[in-house]
Amino acid sequence: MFSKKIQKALNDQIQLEEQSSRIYMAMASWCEANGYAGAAGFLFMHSDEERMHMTKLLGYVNDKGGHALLQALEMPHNDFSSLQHVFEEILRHEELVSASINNIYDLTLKEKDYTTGQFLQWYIMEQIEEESLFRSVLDKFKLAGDQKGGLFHIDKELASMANAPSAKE
Ligand code: OFO
Repeated sequence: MFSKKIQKALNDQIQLEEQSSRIYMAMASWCEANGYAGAAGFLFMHSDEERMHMTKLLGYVNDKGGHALLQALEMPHNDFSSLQHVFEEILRHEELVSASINNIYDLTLKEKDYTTGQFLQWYIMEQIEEESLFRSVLDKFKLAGDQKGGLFHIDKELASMANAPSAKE
């Protein structure tokens, strides 16, 4: 049973994933404009991933006989005080996305929509991975402290993470 309530929640999640893609695109652009080419590449890739999260949801809603709708998006932040600030904002945003996915999962249990619950398992696992990834990037900032060259190394590492085969899955 694909209820209107679930359909509305999934459409709102489509909006959130599209917004996430936009947020990371704006961050990637800030990184590129500020000389952090590695972080820019990593975030452009991440922006593409969020778009994939959106289209996967869109396909599911339509396959279930619903109608996936695109909604208005907010203007993303275009300015950041530092590279660390960018990654702090990302983790905060991903925690919000995780809470949203968990709320929809909760709704599927209440509505006895086990198919959608099963579909959402992929997103639940993805959020665990993403939060852990961004926490590990923030740990690198803590380790680097005020060390000279610390940011350069973090940027280089982000570049290699963007180029890793697993990052392109
Ligand atoms: Fe970052 O996982 Fe979708 O939003």
